[in-house]
Amino acid sequence: MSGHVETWQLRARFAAALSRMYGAEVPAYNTLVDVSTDVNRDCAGDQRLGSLERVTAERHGAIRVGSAIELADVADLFSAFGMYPVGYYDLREAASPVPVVSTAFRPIDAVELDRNPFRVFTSMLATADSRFFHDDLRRRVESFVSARQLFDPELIADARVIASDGGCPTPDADEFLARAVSAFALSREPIDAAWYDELSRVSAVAADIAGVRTTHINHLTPRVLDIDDLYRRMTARGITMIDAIQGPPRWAGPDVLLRQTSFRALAEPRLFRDVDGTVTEGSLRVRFGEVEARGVALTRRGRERYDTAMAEPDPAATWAQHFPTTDAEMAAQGLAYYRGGDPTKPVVYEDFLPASAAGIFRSNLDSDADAVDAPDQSYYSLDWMADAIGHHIHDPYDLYEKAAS
Ligand code: OOG
Ligand code: NI
Repeated sequence: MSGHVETWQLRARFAAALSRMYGAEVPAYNTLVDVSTDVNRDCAGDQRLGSLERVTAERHGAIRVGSAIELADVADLFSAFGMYPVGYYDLREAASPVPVVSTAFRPIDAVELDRNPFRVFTSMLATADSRFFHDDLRRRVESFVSARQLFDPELIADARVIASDGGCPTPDADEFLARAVSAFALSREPIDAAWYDELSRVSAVAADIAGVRTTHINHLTPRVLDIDDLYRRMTARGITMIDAIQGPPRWAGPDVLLRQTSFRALAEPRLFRDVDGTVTEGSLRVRFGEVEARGVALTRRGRERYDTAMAEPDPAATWAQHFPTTDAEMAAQGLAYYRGGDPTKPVVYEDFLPASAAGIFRSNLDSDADAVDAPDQSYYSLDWMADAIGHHIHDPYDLYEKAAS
């Protein structure tokens, strides 16, 4: 018997291999990981939200695809790593809209999250939304996307088998992982300059997704226990962070949900092919560094409070009017999830925030087209997405209920 590698071990190895690849591609990511590791080591804070070891090993990734067929492949591929779609995010509805609809692939039960919580925020270009894409552009984007192949069908077929077997024979693991990781590497293939430029003028997101024949990791995000400290240390190193930390403000009470910040990566060298076939070296600046701090998961009731608190003109100044200062009060008022109702055992928020996600997308783009002000006549919804990818999309509240019980 040569043994068997379980899905969670494949997930941990997949996350680690992506991290090595992304570090080689975007050196600023390695700096961010180093500073994050220092912050966590120096952080005196308690580790109720996760052990130092788990927090320091933890990452989320972000990828972007161009169609429901591509998203379905992603869903099948990630199922081999025990990562399932959770939540539906419609970033077209954000204060600063982005023409994508998204979900997050992640482990869904407590044991699996403890083993390795790797998650990937995955966005699909919303070409059917005529507020962003007029008919002619939509047709050309869709035909470009349907003519490319992001994932080798054999890789996806193998992933399905691994998912249903709960792992793979040890001798097969390395090769499967190598093929999966390379599907997310930055391509060296020359980019059609005219097509990329045309799309860029309409939407930087559309160009990043549909201007090339491959997909790539957009960012990998380490987790820190103290994001304000991280922000100061990165700034002190001369790295220009975006203006703000997205999500809830820093305050003396319990940390809720998710706080994130990012910086723009340097321009990366890429090859371009012009109309007469000449290949030249140029550069693109689409990838970035992001870091996050996670707090307790809110109940629906807590989330309503959160949305109200965030809608204040200066949320930091008025936060205490909306949230109690202790976990015991949070638990007593049914605002957040705690294991067995015990306020010393917070259930960590494992998901994303649409406003922050749209803010992160936007803040790292030079420009993007504004949507036409008209009603949404496209068909996107959670049910549509679940149907299109052939996977149930889990409701995050159901998962937190279960984790708390
Ligand atoms: C995804 C942006 C969302 C987050 O952490 O909220 C995200 C993207 O830029 O593709 O990763
Ligand atoms: Ni992110």
